[in-house]
Amino acid sequence: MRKRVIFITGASGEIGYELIRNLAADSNNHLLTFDLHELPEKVRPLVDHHIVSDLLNENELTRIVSEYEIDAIFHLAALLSTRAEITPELAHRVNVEGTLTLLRLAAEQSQWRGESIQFIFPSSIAVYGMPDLESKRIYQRVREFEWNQPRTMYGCNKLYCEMLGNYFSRHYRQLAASQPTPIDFRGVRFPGLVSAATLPSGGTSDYGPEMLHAAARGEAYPCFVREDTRIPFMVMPDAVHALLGLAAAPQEALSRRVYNVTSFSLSAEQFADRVRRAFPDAEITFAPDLKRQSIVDSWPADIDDSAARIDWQWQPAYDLGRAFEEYLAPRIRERYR
Ligand code: AKB
Repeated sequence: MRKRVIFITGASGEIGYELIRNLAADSNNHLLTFDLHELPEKVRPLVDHHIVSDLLNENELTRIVSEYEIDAIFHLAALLSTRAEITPELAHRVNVEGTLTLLRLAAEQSQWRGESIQFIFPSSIAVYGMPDLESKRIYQRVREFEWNQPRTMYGCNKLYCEMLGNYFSRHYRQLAASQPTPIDFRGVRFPGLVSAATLPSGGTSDYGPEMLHAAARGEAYPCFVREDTRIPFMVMPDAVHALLGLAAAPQEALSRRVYNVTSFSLSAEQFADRVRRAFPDAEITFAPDLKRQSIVDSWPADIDDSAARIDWQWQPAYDLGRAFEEYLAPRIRERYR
């Protein structure tokens, strides 16, 4: 008999770190993790088995299916927006072809078991493309179906993979003689994420967490966006809370497959003010990188998450004040003590 597991790709990343800690709290969860890198030391004991491999290694994925029965997939592996602009073809291979390989694996598992396995997918505000700053100022809180014209390879990848997930959940092999058991694809569009435990890499919303961690280390930080740059953010515990909350929702409650979720929206200067409250000696300057600036300017100032709040009672636990005062500041001080 194959061991039943929850399969987490990109498990060595920021979301993976928090997700593993949450899922492992339930001893009934057996975690199979997968990443190009070893797991961070602190979470290694929490998983049943970790595979260091490449998402494009289909032989490895075939071997996994022969050894494990997958109950759910949390597909976190991706090249984020800045890194994807440096290597766009690699980003497309990992972000799209890697996701397609996993969707096919999920479809085979669902067919084999005769029941839909869940495929939980973190998408991003990068799927939005505000055409100019005036539009960004006028259309403040963007709904899921608005402005879906991404200007980055990463945003294009995430939007297309959302569509692939919908296809595999509703139309896969629609001309076949008998309809295969579909997968249960569900996604959330995350804003910029800020973790006290880990540092991001390769993102364009990274200026927030980078600024905070630099202040905690006593290092000067030249912020790569303008002071007035505004996008939504969320702390990592709420990001995992959203993934697990969506996964737990009854399918009949869902009016869509992909939802906006957010917690608070603020400018880079307001973010810096919050950092200075926690670290008064913080040396934060603003030196915009015009190319990265134009990416963040194309992202909405805020997103409307009312569909998630209505369909599956999404509610962030951390608003702006609580995020900094009760999570980020105390936990980051502890991390760098
Ligand atoms: C990035 O900056 O690329 C990500 C994102 C906003 O999805 N953090």
